[in-house]
This record gives sequence, C-alpha cells and structure tokens, in this order.
Amino acid sequence: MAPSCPRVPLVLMARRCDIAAIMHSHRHFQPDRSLCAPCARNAARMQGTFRAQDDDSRRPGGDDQVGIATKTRAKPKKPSQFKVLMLNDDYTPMEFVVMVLKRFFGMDLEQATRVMLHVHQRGVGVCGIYPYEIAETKVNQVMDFARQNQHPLQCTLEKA
Ligand code: TYC
Repeated sequence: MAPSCPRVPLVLMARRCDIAAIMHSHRHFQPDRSLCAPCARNAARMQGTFRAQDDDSRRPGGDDQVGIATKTRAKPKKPSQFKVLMLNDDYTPMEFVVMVLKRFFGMDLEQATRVMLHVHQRGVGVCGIYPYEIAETKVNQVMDFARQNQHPLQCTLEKA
C-alpha cells in the first residue's frame, strides 16, 4: 500500500481482520481521492460488508461483531405431503379394512366404515395425508398387517 494514503496509516501494519475492525469503527468513512487505487477498492468492498452486517445487527438476535456478510434465507420450505391411498379388492373382508383404518389411521368406527365403503364402491380412497416418512411407514404397517393375516389388501402413496 502506498504511503500516499493518509486516512489509513494503521492499515499499513494491520492484518486483514484488524483492517476490518478499524474500518468498522468508521462506518461513514468514504473512500476518496487521497487513497491509492487498491486501498480505495478495499475500502469500498469493506463498506459493503459493514452495511450487510449493520442490517443484521438491527434485527433482534443480530450482533454487531465483525464477521462474514451472509444473506438471510427466505422461509424454509414445508416438507411435501403424501396421501396414503387404500385400494379395493374382492377378497379382503370389510371388517378387516375397518380394523386397519381404526388401528393405523386413528379413525373411529363411523369414519372407518365410511372410508371402507367409499373404497369398496369407487376402487380407491384416501386414508390420510402425511409427510413422506410417516406416509411410507403407514403403508408398510398396513401391508405387513394384511400379509400377516393373509389378505391381499393394497395400500400406496401419492404426492398430495
Ligand atoms: N371389496 C371388499 C369386499 O367386498 C371390501 C374391501 C373394501 C376391500 C376396501 C378392500 O380397501 C378395501 N369384501
């Protein structure tokens, strides 16, 4: 750095983080013609960083320590939801389907009977809507339970 930079003599000796600390205490410092070109560029870059940090420090929980300028992410995405579908067949007893709907989907007798009859008449029906891993677990539980009882009942997933 050239000695023709009277505004930042300390910077000559400083490490990068010290430079940031010095300039941070001079937020309104304007790079001007008395700085050599590399110092003016560095000053402009630093001021951009400080502006970002100042914005952060005004938010609750922000801090005004010297650090890396970061962009704040928009809202985190909701996990996508999946329908658990029950399929009709000609062999699984109605009572068994009602028991499955009560046991694995928390339905009462009336709801379970309504859903079972819907599937029986229309071929397919929704048992519930869940995040992927829960939906997958329900499908596996139903299929295992049906297999153990030697019924061909089928259950599957579909993106909601
Ligand atoms: N159709 C079956 C019967 O008449 C009953 C049934 C209902 C089976 C719903 C499967 O998902 C199902 N015994």
